[in-house]
Amino acid sequence: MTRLSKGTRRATTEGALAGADPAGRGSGNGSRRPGRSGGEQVGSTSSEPYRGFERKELVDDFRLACISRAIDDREIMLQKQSRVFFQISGAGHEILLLSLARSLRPGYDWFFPYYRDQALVLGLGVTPRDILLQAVGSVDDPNSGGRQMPSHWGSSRLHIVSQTSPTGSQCLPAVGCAEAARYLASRNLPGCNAFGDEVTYVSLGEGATSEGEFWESLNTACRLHLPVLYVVADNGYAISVRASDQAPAPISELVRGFRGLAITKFDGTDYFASRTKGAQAIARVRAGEGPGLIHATVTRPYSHSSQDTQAKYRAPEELAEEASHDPIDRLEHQLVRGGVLTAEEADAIREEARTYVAGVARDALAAPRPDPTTVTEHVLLLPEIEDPGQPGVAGTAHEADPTGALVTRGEPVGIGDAIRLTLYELMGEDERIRVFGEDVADAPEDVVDQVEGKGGVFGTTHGLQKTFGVARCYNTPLAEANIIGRGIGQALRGLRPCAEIQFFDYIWPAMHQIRAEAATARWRSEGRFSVPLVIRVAIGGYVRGGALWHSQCGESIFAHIPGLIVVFPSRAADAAGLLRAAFRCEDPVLFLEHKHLLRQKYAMDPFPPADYVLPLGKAAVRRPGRDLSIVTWGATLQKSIDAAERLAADGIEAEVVDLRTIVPWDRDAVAATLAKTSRLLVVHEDVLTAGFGGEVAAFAADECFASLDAPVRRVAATDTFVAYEPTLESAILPQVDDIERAARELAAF
Ligand SMILES: Cc1ncc(C[n+]2csc(CCOP(=O)(O)OP(=O)(O)O)c2C)c(N)n1
Ligand SMILES: [Mg+2]
Repeated sequence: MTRLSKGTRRATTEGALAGADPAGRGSGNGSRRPGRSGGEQVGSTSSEPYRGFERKELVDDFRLACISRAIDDREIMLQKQSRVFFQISGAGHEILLLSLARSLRPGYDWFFPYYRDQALVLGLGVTPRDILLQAVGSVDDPNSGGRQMPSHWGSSRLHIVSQTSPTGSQCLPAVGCAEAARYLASRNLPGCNAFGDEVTYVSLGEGATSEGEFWESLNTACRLHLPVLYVVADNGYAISVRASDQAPAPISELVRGFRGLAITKFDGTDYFASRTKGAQAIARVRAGEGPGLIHATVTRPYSHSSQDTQAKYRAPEELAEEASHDPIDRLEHQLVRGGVLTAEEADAIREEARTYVAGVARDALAAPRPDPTTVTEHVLLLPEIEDPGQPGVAGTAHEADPTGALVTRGEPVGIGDAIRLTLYELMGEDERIRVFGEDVADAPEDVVDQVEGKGGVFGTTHGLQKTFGVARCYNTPLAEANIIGRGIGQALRGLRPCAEIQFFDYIWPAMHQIRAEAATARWRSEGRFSVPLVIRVAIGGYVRGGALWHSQCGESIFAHIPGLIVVFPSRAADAAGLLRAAFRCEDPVLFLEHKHLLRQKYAMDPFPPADYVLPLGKAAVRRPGRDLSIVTWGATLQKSIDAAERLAADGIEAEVVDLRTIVPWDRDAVAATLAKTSRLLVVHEDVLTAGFGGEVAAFAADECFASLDAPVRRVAATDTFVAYEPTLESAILPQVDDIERAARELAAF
């Protein structure tokens, strides 16, 4: 449980700059706050508050703003010298963000920042050294070890979640984080905030508010009344596109219909307005009064990034006008006019900041670079699971059936029931598991005791809400990115979320969250963050009438994403054993549930006992043989076995290997079967071109060439979508006849 008094953040504000402690420069101690040094060195002749604010804080914030700008200037120079490789500045946003940092609590609140939030993270305690180590790509970069480009913030200590680049994708994980905070606190689970008053901060530009994920996140933040603070820093441009060309009205007007959202608009170049109004907005969110959105106007005095030249699209007069309203100049004038600083002292602070940053940059440039041999580290952390061998049989009357229809010892259950029973069993053991998605709950709370309950369109989650309550099994909006993004935020907070995507065919709106936010988390942060999220997806065809929208496979597309585990069971015992393994993973798992197999008799098994957990990346030989090998998974397993039986009638013995998991996949099993049979046929339901069979075939050609006596063959769906009319569907998807034909040819080669 995190306990932090309000005073704690201030207690860490003594810093290293200001000449008084030159040894602090580049010390790398993350707790140092270089810009928030004592006010004695310059200015601040009186300790009386100025306009209600501590003079020391005003000077410190001015100093930190100067440091932030000096970092940008130094990075831009180094980028031109090819000593840093990308630059995107925080210029023009400093005053807003330093003001907000004053009311936020690092290591207590949670942060999903935007790339222009340099001043915010400095205010929270990220050091200039940390920032410059990342800019040069040093292995000492404490955020990513040289993997992330500059301005992609991250600090597990300060609760700054490792940032991704897609504009807007941070909003949904932020909402999931806030949702997790409430759940953790309500059950006193590890990682919870004892006071229940943490804020989740998420920021974005006015351009990024055009992204759908922003709106999907507002939906949930408002409906659940979550403590999320949105900060929209509106600098008028998204690269070269004016805000007025992005949207019909300013964002603070557009969001007016969101009930429960407190909207605060102010001039983010005015330090005093930002401090006062920002503090009020944050206090309201902290008090549990619901989400808030700050719309603050700022400037963008520099081009969008090192790749951009804004003079190409902004008139000289406009640029001159903006330069004359620089927020740091404005604060300086205010402080000088108010007698907080003299003009000479302000100059000295600016100069000091430049000198300090130059020194830190020199240190960073001298810091070691990463070792190229480490690039494959922190992709996945697989759990160690012993192969349990053959499954035993669960108890006499299996208690793990929420519907009341008890499974008797040894009675076979289908894949769908096996998954449902496993979820029931695991949820009973682990309160961190929450199941959510479209239609996964049983019924609205006011009728749930009077009705049978829905529990998913395939009934796979039936009874979970009735048994564990609506906080453990709940419906989401009809929005796939929302489902996955919120799952990611919950996983980042230590929960074990289980998100359901109703049909694989509709996973695409969530693809961005899966690929950009979930799968990259471990790698981009060098293992400092991870996303243990189980994504259950109903997949596949052979369903008659499903057409393009309820029949597709496509596992190869996900297998192509480093950092994502892909599981594809074809039998009930495997589904239970692999789902148990999935919940032991610290990384995202795509758990594919084939619709055609859910209730098939041939895929049934007695429900295996709780200790039956299957290792990931371990294939199973389903039928032994000596003449050729058929490697397959999912619904084509049974079709391959059927084809093998036909061949056996003619004395051809095919070995049928079920991969069971696609990532990781069992290369050893393929090598072993080929050592025996010397002939390989790969069969899958996904389309042929760039299907996962191509990967298996390439492996065989690369690594098993000496074993092969024939070319590798593949049977797969035609390179089309799946059609509605049954004879078309049959022509498109692989059938037993297709497999038999290919296998005979291969055996005869
Ligand atoms: C999803 C996505 N599309 C495009 C980009 C490229 N891109 C990076 S920043 C940016 C403009 C963002 O503008 P805004 O949100 O207003 O932020 P600002 O840069 O003005 O602070 C674009 C188009 C991206 N990073 N992510
Ligand atoms: Mg903008």
